[in-house]
Amino acid sequence: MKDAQPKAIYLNDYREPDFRIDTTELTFALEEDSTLVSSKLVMQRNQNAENNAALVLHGQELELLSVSVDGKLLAPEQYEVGEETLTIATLPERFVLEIQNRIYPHKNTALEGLYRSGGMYCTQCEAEGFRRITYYLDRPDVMSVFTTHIIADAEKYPVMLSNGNLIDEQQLDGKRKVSWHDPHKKPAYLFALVAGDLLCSSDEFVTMSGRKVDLRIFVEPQNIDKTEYALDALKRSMRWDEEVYGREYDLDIFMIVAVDDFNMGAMENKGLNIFNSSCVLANPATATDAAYQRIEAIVAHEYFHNWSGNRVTCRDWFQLSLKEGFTVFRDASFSADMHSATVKRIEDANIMRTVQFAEDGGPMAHPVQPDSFIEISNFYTVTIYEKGAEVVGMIRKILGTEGFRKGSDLYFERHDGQAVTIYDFVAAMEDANGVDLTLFKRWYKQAGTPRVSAESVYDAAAQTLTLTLRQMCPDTPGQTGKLPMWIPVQLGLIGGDGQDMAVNVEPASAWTADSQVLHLTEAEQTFVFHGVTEQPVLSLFRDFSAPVKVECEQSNEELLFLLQNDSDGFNRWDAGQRLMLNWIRSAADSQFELTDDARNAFASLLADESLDPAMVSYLLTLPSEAYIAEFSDVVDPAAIHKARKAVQLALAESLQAEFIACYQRLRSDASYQPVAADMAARSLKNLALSYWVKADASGLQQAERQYTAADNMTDQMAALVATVNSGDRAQAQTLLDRFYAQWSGDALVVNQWLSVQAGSAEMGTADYIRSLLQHPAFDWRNPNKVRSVIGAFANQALVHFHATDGSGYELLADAVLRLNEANPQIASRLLGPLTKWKRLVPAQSQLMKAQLERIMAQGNLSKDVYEVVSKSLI
Ligand code: 0A1
Ligand code: ZN
Repeated sequence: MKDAQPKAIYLNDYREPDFRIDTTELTFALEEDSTLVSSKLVMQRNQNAENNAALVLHGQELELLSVSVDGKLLAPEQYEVGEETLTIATLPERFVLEIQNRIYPHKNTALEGLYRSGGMYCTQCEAEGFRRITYYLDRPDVMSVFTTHIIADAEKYPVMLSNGNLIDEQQLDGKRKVSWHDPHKKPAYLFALVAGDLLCSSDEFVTMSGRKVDLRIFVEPQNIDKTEYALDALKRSMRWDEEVYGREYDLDIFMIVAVDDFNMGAMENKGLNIFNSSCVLANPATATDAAYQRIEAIVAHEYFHNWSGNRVTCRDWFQLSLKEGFTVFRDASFSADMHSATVKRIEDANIMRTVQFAEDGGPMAHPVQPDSFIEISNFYTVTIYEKGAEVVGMIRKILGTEGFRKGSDLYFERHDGQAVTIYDFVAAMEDANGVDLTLFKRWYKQAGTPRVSAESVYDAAAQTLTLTLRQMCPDTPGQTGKLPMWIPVQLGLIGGDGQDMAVNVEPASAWTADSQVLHLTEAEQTFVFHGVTEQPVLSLFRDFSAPVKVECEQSNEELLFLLQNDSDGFNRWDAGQRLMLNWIRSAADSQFELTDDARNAFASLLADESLDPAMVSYLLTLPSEAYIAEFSDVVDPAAIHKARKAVQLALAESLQAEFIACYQRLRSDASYQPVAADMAARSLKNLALSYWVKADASGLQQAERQYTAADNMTDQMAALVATVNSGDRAQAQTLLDRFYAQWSGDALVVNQWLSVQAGSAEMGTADYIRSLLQHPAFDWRNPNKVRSVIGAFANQALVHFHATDGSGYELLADAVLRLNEANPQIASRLLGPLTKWKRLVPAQSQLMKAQLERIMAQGNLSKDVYEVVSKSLI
């Protein structure tokens, strides 16, 4: 940290740039220990800029060699080099600025800007990484046409890539020079460069207008057998975006590169996506079904950014959700179309309710369009991404599918080639549909999770049901007295026969029949349903129609009824989760027994072959400890762990025969295929195995048989996880050793091996984690390994992370301090679990706070870590 107190940046201070950069020509000479960067910028003063405004370029950790304007070298007194700026005071209206500087990619451990991963060079420029490459107007509203030349040793770096199309290649004695040109203007955060000894898998795609596009995935040679699935997912994404959004790809080539050292999942650089290798590489032997699905979703996400993000980009970083919320919404719709829409909705709601609601309830709570930040990297959050996507989804619920498509067409047409705001997106939706979304926009500005309570009164004589809905949104840091939001409440009334009843609402204007949505727009509203011939069971917030916490008294009998009968799959699952939560609460003394009705209901789900197995698997999955914590007023991790275990055991024992039968029914000798139906069957089969292992020793033997026979990582890993969680430590160690002996040469598989142990309630104690950190497979410089060990421990092995002696908190704080300087983004992201200290039981809470204070007391905190720790301690 350079300043004692890093300063916040405010949305209200936004000003248009004084200069623009029409073209950017970059030359990279990749030398042994450093890189020489030469840039040539064709610039002009913007019309609105003051005549004498100085040019202030961003730059970080750059060794400046020379600056010239219109071919004339500037003397040092003609410019000023600050800590993070280069200022040139006197400039004409139009000019060509040339800069030479040196950078040191080998020493770059922060993995922002140009850095080395293994033997290759790669870049990460979002959000503000480009300024670590050269001096520039590194802000998304400065868009330029880029040409890039790369000069490097021809043998070490046979592959040299940048954005756009390849325009030239030259042999220069011993070295090679390649040139790329991207005709689409773009902000610097979408710039990318890669150089390495890579192999590539190729394919092609013919766009809807008949243009041929080359598709390439570049990998290190040992991974060439892991590209097929991503290529297939890419082609499906390209077709889907044409069919569902009318969006066509716009260059001759689309490239993906897999790199091992990467802070995030992937990056949508124009025409040259760079992926964390864990989010793109897969083959049946090494990747689980979950990994396949993640790869499909991320490939789609990055591809979809080509329109929602690249062709239309963000004006400033406060608008980040403009591209991220919309693109997550788009990739979620794609995944829903590829697999089961209900299951996808369950998965997304689970993330919202565990991770996003927790963020909303903590010190880093922020609106989907934040007002301020200290370090933008801290704002790549579940609120910006997932809540942002939920907000887009609510717009679609309000406008309907067709209206939404009209809105998105208008948005892309109106703003192609521009850097715009979230409100430009909303305005396109309004204008295309003739609706006023003014009230709805509060979703973007108010942080926090609204609470909606429901009360209903049935009048048998009048055959009416009167439903009163109330909403309130709790205060969050810096925001009090929130106003009511526009909340779409998708609902149904279910009769005694389990069928949906006809719905006839007053006021009729508050009801949209085709989406079955009731519009709650005030703090309290009463709706009357007419023609209700019997007391119905209410099914509220179907399809998770709004990201809110619902308070609606329903008995366990009603919940069981919904679980069995609701026509909305999401609410069947939700009823089951609420029921199980009630069980877990009642099992606080570690004793729990299932009622016959509940047992029979779950037994029939397990036996019902007409149901989607993936759905049944979710219906029988207990809420996670994190989910339970989110629904507790004061969090006591040890009590949650014990109570959940008691319910798990009761389910395992009372449904043992059904789990075994289900397991046997779904076993298959067919060879592995990463297709939806097979994935669904495997998910239920392996869930059944996990319960069987809890119930009886024969389950453990079956797990070993499955482990040994498995020809794919899904079954091998499921057997390993079931064994690790069985509590039989000796058998767990045997399989873990066998696993490592088999897979020690494959880094991505070893990472899974690390996280199984680190995230396990049976193994992951702080002492055990410290021993894993000493293992030769661990490496502090690799973010995936840090996440596999420290991340898995602090987010999954909650009972150990929250150990009563504070050892878990100390371990996490040690890790944060160790990474603070080397990789601030990763250090800051690790901090999440500690920031929730206020919600814990007092003894734990104090211990957590003490660790935050210990971090705060260190000098030299990065902006990233400083922001999270200082806000957490307020
Ligand atoms: N825009 C990318 C993810 C990403 C975000 C931030 C980064 O650095 C701070 C890097 C990548 C995406 O949404 O996929
Ligand atoms: Zn994204």
